[in-house]
Amino acid sequence: MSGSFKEKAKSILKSNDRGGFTVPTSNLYPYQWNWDSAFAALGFATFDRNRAWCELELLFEAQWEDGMLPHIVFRNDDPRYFPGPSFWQSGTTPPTSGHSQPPVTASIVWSLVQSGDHSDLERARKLFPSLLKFHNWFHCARDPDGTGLIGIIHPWESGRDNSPDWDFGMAGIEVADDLGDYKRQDTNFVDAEERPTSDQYDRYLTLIKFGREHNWDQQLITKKGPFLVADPGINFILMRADRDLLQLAGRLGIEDCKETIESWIAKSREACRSLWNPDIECYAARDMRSGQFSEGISSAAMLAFYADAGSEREYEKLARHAEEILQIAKYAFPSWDPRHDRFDSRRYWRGPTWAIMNYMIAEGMAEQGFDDLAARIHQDTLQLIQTSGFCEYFDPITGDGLGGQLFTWTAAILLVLADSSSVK
Ligand code: 9WN
Repeated sequence: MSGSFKEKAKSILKSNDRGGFTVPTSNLYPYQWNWDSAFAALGFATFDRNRAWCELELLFEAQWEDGMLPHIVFRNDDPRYFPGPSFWQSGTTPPTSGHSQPPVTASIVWSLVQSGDHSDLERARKLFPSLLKFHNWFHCARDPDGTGLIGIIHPWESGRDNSPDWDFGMAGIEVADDLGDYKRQDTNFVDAEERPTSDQYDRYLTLIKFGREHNWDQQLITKKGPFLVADPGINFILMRADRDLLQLAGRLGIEDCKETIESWIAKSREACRSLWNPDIECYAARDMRSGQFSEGISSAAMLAFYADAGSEREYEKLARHAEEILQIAKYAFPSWDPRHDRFDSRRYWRGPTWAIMNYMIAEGMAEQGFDDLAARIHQDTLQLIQTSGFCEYFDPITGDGLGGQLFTWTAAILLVLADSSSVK
């Protein structure tokens, strides 16, 4: 790759800019995605603070009345992506999808405030009520019985769409018989071997159809919908984001929400104990209706460090798993355990390495004192990007770049890591 890596990364962010918000990559994902935009803001913040805040502010313009921050914002109708606004039928302005995505926004706002100045603090102050409302939505709509454990109603809500973590839950969905002759668009741009299967798409669409037919009544969908799984990823990311929101409130001098946020954190920490699968001695996804555990080690389990969710014994155990996995996977951190029979090194979230997951995992490991592992993950991330380009994800065994190219969040993570290393 010619030119400096940092310059290339900046040019990717700029070329994916659609006027105040970025698309994850052109063609494959021509809309604004929730957690992609948050990571884009982190990348923009390394060279254009105002643009970073615009990204977040525009995302929150699409927040629903009830506080939900949708996973896709459709500002136009683009035939390159399916399912688009006419399939979701959110009934909102702008049209959006009907569920959320991992709530990394508060953590990213907190990081912008920590590295910024007075003007960052003021932009954060304006966003704070929307962030609080968003977290409240997760704790209420996705945990209607107040157990402390958050459930996801669609694999897309986890951001880890076809992870083996959802195989049991997905198998329990009865595919709707009137989906019609829909045409997927994703395989026009990416090799079908690197994407979810057609059977998985039938189930994704069945879940959307259920939401649409119930007017996107979030409580009802959580309680009665065809899919409800507790994802360690979402639970750990939310726990971390609650902690960061609390710190932000403190910095802003906002007192009246302190008790509420503290009680969310305490409850989540307690509830997450039920995600420790004793058979594999690791955190794992769990079907909330049957109680059935997923039986493999995912990269999301490694976010326990980032959440500050575990005990010392659990961290040691997770670190041992990580070391064993990294003896097999040359490029950290595979989304699924390479020793497991469902591992597929090229298929999306069933094996490949993702830069954003690496960023959060390494951050958490460093905070908990596992510096060598954190350093290895950082190095591998940089090496993957430098060798294979700014791809959506990477084969953890060969290092091949996979999925969409010139990818926003991969560029953003390169910029963040470059600031703490010798990358030019
Ligand atoms: C569905 C945009 C998004 C990411 C997700 C990733 C993928 C979408 C898709 O792309 O999902 O939301 O159509 O495959 O799994 O994490 O936010 O980059």
